[in-house]
Amino acid sequence: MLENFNLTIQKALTAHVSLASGDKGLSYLVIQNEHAEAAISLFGAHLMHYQAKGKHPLLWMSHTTAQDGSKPFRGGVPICWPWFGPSPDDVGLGKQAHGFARNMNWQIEGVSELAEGTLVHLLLESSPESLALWPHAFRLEFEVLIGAELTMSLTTTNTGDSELRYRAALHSYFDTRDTASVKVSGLGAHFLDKLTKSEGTQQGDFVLTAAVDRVYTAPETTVTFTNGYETIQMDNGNANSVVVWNPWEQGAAGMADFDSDRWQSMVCVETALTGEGESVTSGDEHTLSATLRYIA
Ligand code: TA6
Repeated sequence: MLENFNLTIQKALTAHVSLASGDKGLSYLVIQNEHAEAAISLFGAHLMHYQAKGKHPLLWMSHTTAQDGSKPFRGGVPICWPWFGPSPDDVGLGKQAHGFARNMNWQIEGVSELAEGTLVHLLLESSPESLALWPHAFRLEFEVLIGAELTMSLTTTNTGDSELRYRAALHSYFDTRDTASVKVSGLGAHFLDKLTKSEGTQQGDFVLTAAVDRVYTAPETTVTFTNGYETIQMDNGNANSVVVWNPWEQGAAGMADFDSDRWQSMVCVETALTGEGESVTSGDEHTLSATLRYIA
């Protein structure tokens, strides 16, 4: 529910979209239409909330995350870009985890009302700050369609002279009734287990019984998951992997912004481009996307 986010509406941009401010100075878009409601922070282009009419809120959001621009939000859908996890060799080791897009202020490129919902279009372009971390000129666009279905599209355009290589994830934190309710199908067999630093094979559906941090490297295009409230299909466009993560009790205790016991009501199922990622030649573009729809 939008009331939980403590946002103050500043002005209406369209009949269904308002610009809002948080109590720590950040700006947000609040969307309320006949299909759904949502909130997006311009810091990180971070979708914090999406709730289709008559459904449970889809996303888990930390109650203690710092919403002051000092670090990425915990929960919702952080945009990991242009790398996923620790910075890879070709980027240079030791840079901030999951890239820098989730730590930067994005611009509003446009807001439109369509028959199927409200389309929010946000933009991040290369800057001296980004070039110091990653030496590529780019245009990164995040389009979010808030309707009875949720579609998120992340388009990377190479505006520089040489090829770029990127990795990314729509690192979605989903709200769950409890850990026992979580079931995910369509992940494919093979996974890299980041906890045991080994490879494994999935037999049947994934169920959540312990800490997990896995990169499934051959997922089906559509992954289906149950969160204990509803069953949701997630169509992944151009992803080469799906990541499943829950830190469990000990892992969550090591993170200041994980709200002690609330690891029991979340699971991340992430549309991702990992490994070698994708190369984009000069002037070309590439889109990673996820569409979520309720099927029960
Ligand atoms: O996607 C799972 C993961 O890469 C985990 O390894 C875990 O660290 C998580 O993301 C959260 O990362 P963050 O940098 O947001 O704390």
